[in-house]
Amino acid sequence: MNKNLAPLITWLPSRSQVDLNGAWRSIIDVYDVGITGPFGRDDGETAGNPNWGFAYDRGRNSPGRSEYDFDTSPEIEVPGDWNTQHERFHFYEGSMWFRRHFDTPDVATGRRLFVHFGAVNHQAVVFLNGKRLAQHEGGFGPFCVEVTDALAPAGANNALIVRVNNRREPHGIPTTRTDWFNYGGLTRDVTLVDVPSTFVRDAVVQLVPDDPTLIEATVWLDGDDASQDVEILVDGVTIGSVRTDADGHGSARFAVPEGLVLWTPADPVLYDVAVRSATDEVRDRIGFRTITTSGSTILLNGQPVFLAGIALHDEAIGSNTHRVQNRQQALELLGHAKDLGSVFVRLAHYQHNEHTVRACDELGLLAWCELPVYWGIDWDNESTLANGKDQLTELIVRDRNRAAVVLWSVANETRPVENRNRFLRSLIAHARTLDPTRLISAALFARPVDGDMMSVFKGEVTSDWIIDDPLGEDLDVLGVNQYLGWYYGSVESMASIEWTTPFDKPLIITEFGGGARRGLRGEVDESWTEDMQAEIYRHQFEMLGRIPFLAGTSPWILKDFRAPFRLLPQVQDGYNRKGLIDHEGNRKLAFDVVAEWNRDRSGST
Ligand code: GCB
Repeated sequence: MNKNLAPLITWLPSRSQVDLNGAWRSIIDVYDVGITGPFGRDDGETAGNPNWGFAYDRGRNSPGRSEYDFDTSPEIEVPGDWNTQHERFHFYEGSMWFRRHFDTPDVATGRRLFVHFGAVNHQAVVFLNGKRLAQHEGGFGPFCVEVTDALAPAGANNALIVRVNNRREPHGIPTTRTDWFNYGGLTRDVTLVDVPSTFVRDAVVQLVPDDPTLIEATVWLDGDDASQDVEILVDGVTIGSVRTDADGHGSARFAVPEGLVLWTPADPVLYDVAVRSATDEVRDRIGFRTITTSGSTILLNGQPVFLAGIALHDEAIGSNTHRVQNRQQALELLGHAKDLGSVFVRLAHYQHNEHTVRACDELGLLAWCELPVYWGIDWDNESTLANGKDQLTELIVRDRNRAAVVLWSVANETRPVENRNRFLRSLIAHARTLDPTRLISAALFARPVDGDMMSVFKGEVTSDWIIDDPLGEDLDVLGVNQYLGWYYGSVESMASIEWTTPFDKPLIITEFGGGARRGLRGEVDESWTEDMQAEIYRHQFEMLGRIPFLAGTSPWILKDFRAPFRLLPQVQDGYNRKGLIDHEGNRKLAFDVVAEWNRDRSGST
């Protein structure tokens, strides 16, 4: 559960920040005694048992007899996970304590300071100078903790301690089983953000979807001086101003500046946008475009667009792969997506690094952004739903100025039962409130017309397929994952399969493909060969090309990724091998098959 968090601060690149990345000390806490002590006497809310709590003064009651020592404990680089930095932590799931020192910056009186965490997987409890400040749940979303009153005086040293726990829980989002690696730690940037006493906490500057001659600006000021006139500038020219109310909130519409060029994948134009209040100014690079649908067509700036692309995990290329940690790793990954002729990326299955989403803006890649509501979520649990909404808020608030982002996805492969519908409808409604300008989707199951989804695992699939999950009614765009030719159905069966749906909506086939070990060659009917994988794609594209309401494709997946239950020796070795490139970036045969489809369909070169 989240506690004592500050509302999220956005427009980070233009703010004054102190980098808190680098080497942090770490203490493994397998039995979770760091807060409670070995007798478990503390409820975790009070100052703790100072003899034992890793967060508090070492050996305060029994000097010299402390049984832990941050100063001599292993270092872990932040951003980063513990699993790939120390062999002995590879499969560790549980609590790990982190500590870093920093000096209080010498800032003007009245300024406020916040620690911004890009992501901590999965739970974080934050302490500063022996005081427990806040708690966050959710492994992929950003969060902020105000530290203004907890800091040492200017120039003096502070101890920032975070207890991270990546234990998988049945009521969590995601829950206990996923097909990806559970990297634990402070996996994204940590910074100390310094702002004026009243500051621009967030602002959204976007085209109005049903009237693109207008720009709408919405502003949230934070602080005592909340009611102000806030100027909005595009390329240094004021386009209008927003009057904020006593809560610091305001919104207004202005005519778009003359000659504004709309953002497209072919020409991803970004403008310098500034939000200037009497007390603060933030700037960012923002693109302007609309995204809408008409029947089964997706329209970008009113023009039909086919979302030809690829799905990817937030995992960097390399022999010892880990989560994407910086802009360079994001650009390397997305470079392969561009080489594949993509105009679209499905950023699966959770909130990706902000560096990745910003890179999509620059590279002209339309993006599907997703929540880790994956497989068997605890649908009836109200606190799970509350956490889902919090994670959705973090995702949308962080990324709703990115022109690249066109779709929010609320779930992946969930069975169509009533308690699921209630849960997901609540998330959909929440997404529409936070961002009425983008499309909502989910990756659903389809089924053969004569059976349910699970029936396909029992035998040969010959009948046609239908997309009739009741959630389709609530979505703007249908997403469907299917593995014909791999998990079920022969490759040949695809030649006679037709797809139908009662919904008059665009369809993106959000997953399809098969596994191949790079370098393994053979006949097209030999499992795990590159040749078989390429053959599956050939048949898939022949079938998909016949779907009249198809509006996009994101094959599974760009790169082989770590997955603990993919064990087949000499073939998988702990990786899901459905990548078009292996984890070191080497292409498989299927890469060119997908590239040809993407170029044909998107008109990219
Ligand atoms: C799926 C899941 C994805 C898996 C993939 C697979 O349907 O959505 O997370 O990795 O299948 O490879 O089985």
